[in-house]
Amino acid sequence: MKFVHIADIHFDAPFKTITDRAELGQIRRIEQKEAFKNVIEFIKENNVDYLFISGDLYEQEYIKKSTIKYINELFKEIKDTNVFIAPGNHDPYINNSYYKTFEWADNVKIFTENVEKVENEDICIYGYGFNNYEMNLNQLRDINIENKNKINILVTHGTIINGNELNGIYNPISKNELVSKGFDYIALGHIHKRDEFYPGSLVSMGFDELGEHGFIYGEINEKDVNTTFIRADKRELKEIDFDVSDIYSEDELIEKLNLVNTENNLYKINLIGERNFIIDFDIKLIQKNIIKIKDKTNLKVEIKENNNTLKGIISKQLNKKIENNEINQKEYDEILELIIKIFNN
Ligand SMILES: [Mn+2]
Repeated sequence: MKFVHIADIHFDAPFKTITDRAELGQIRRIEQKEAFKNVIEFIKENNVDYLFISGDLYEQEYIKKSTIKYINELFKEIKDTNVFIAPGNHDPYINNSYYKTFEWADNVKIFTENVEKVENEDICIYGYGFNNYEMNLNQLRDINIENKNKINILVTHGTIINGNELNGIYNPISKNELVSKGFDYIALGHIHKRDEFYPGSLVSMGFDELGEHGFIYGEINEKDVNTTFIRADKRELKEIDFDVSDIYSEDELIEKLNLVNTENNLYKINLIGERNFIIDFDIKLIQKNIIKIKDKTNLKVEIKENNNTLKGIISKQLNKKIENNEINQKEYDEILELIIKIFNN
């Protein structure tokens, strides 16, 4: 049998924190749809039997009905594929959930907090999901594989715990217990970085999720399990340091940032080094693939005036404050920057 395992798609997420650009949230939400469509196309082309969605398919807080319809229409296009969804902490099975209120395609099975078993001649699929934004019910305890000759699969959303204490609010699962059950494949969601049991988020959700994102394709034959990672997100999020020490004006910085080869990826740039100028520009002036800029530089400019002009007096006071540890270097830089701005105007 052939399967595709995805998780943590987070449809309609606002993508606010990853960017300084207002339009990027919408761009990324369109790319979520494209990535999901790539999964559906792959399923069609390869006649995949099962699609496992291990939670956080969408954001309960932000999801639009139009997006649910979009997803469901794509499920209809793969009517011979059985779709299993285990709700996660971002899309829990609560009263006003679309999981409960929407009329989903016939090939879609949505699990609830109670463990359910869906079985045919060869395959047995166990699943359960979140009943709220937090859950710690250890439903795994109640699962006992009855027929080891069948292909046994688990679909759920949760956190793997290596020790014995099952603390936590995101369905903590004991790794020892999980492995000892004897599943042939364990389809989990929650951890956005690809790992044992986890395919990672379908598209990267932030700069703590660097690298390629996509899904797991698997084939199980006579108890032999083969899995491959397939990329679905056409872009990667990347973070680089950019030294400004040899740059002498804001215009020059903008020019150099526009020369960074970003290909089709999305970048966060950390400005580092000693800065000779004031940074105060709109990100719109920079190439589109740079979506966040963090200034980690130190201001190199010093006020050297040592006379009784206003600038000289402020400068003396400021130097005294840093000597007496009344202000730290960061505060010193900020005040200095402000003073330079005032005097330059
Ligand atoms: Mn998630």
